[in-house]
Amino acid sequence: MLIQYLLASISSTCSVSCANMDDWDNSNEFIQRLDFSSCGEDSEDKSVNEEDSLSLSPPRSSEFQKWQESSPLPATPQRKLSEIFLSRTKAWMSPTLKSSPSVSKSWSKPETPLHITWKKLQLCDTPHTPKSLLSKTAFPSSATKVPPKGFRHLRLTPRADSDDSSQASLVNINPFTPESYRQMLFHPNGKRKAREELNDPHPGSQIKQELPTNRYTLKASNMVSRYKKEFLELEKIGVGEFGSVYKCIKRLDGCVYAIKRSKRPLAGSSDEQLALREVYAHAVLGHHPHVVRYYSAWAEDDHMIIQNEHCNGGSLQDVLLENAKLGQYFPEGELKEILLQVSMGLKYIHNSGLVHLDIKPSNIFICHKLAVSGPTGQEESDSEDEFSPGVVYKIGDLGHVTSITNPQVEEGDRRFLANEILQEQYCYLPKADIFALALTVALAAGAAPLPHNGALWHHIRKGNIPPIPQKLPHCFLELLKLMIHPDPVQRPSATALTKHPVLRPSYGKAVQLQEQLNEEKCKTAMLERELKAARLAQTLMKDQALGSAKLQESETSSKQKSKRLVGGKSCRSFSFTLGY
Ligand code: 809
Repeated sequence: MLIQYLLASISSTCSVSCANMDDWDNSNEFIQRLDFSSCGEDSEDKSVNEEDSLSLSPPRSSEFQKWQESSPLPATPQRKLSEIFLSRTKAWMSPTLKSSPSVSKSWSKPETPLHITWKKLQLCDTPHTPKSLLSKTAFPSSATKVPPKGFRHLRLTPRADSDDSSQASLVNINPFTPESYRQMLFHPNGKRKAREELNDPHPGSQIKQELPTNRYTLKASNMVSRYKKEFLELEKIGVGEFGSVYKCIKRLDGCVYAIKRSKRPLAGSSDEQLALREVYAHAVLGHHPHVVRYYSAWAEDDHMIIQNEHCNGGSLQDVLLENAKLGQYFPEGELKEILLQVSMGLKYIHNSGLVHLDIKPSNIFICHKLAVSGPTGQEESDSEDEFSPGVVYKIGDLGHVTSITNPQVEEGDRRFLANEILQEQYCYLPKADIFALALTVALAAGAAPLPHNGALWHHIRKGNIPPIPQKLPHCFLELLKLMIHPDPVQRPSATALTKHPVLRPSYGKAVQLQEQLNEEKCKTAMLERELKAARLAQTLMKDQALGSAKLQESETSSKQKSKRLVGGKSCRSFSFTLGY
């Protein structure tokens, strides 16, 4: 039963939707009660001083090696189970990629983190029997929360200290959900609120855009670092005012993640709102191939932690810096690819009622799809991936995201800021993302660093693309120019960009072909229906013919019978003659 339960949790961690993942990840207490540290992690964790990991130490290779080399491949049944696990999880580096280049070498060893991970899950090796562990393992507020599928067979013991009624009020209201809009815009009786009511909300009568007063602040929920316990820090990949970003492996699933640890803002401060906004936005957005995927967020000691998808190609800014050193720039084809893919991500964000407001090269992350070697040693790719690009650009850092209809604007980088935002005109917010995207592409095309202010800053806001040191087609330059038009209405929407002939020349043809195909499919379906009807009619006719033949036959025979019984004139004489 325990094994079944562990497999369920493994597969859910690797493949389920974000919401389910959160069910698992947010069961912090549940994870702690499973107590992986009692399965051999403790020594490693204890050796890492809390302060140590906060300092900017590079990954200790010996520690990593130790971690890699422990646990030889166990005999059955564990091995069988690990094989099942392997077959279930094709990608166990970054959850969205086949492998990560920086770690792929070590993965090829027979002692993979998978087995180590599995060893850590060998709860039966500990003095705890599965039974005793399960009785220790309680889901939070199990009285009200139905455990996820696969956990339902467990008998749950409610937490002694849980108080559902008080806990229920301590939940944040995500201002980006349709429900909070509904409450903001309508009275409980369903009537729409008047404009004055919207501008001057009566406290308590509606959800304010500021966070509710009685909310779950970013409080440390436990004393043990979940970060240390659940993740192995590999390297620091970024540092800024916001905090630091680390590349980590999650001990349980062996996948690589990007984890941002930032100083926890003061409860109730605007910084706290900003920090929560990022999490709210991720949670509402769900999954899109061109938006960095979010897995979990939590607070511990003085830190606020967010666990995201790791993009193995760094940021677009990293590549631009490298290009600048080498005197190179992205060629036309790649520039169009960046513009198209980021537009797709923006279309998704905008259609979800949100705007990013900090589009720039350092917030666009790159994922390189890596071909995996098949059993024959040849490179393989999934058939479904055949037409997808080898490089995927993703929008990340949702720290400035706000809602289109009820904006709380925190200005992004001034170099990419549209003039109307500076003027605090927020009627066309999505077009500010389009403006920033055009300048991002101009930089990728080789434009010189953008000004923070001054004459050139204003020149660009008049609709002039900064000089680009390569020959690009006129129509492409015109499109970039339109994207920074001083009038935001004139700028194309993200949706329009995703269909634009400059970026998708065959899009029109594809639409036309698709329409033709649909028409043909309709015709085929109709013909099939007619054919069916004809066949049915044929069968009915056959049946009818058969039926009437039988009827005739039976009528004849019954007539004969009755003639015999009643006796017709001729028959009577006949029967008398012949029969008797
Ligand atoms: O890959 C990343 N995903 C993120 O969300 C993220 C990532 C990176 C990288 C890519 C490394 O190949 C470099 N830096 C500096 C990143 C920052 C983030 C990030 C940004 C995170 Cl984890 C949270 C908020 C904002």
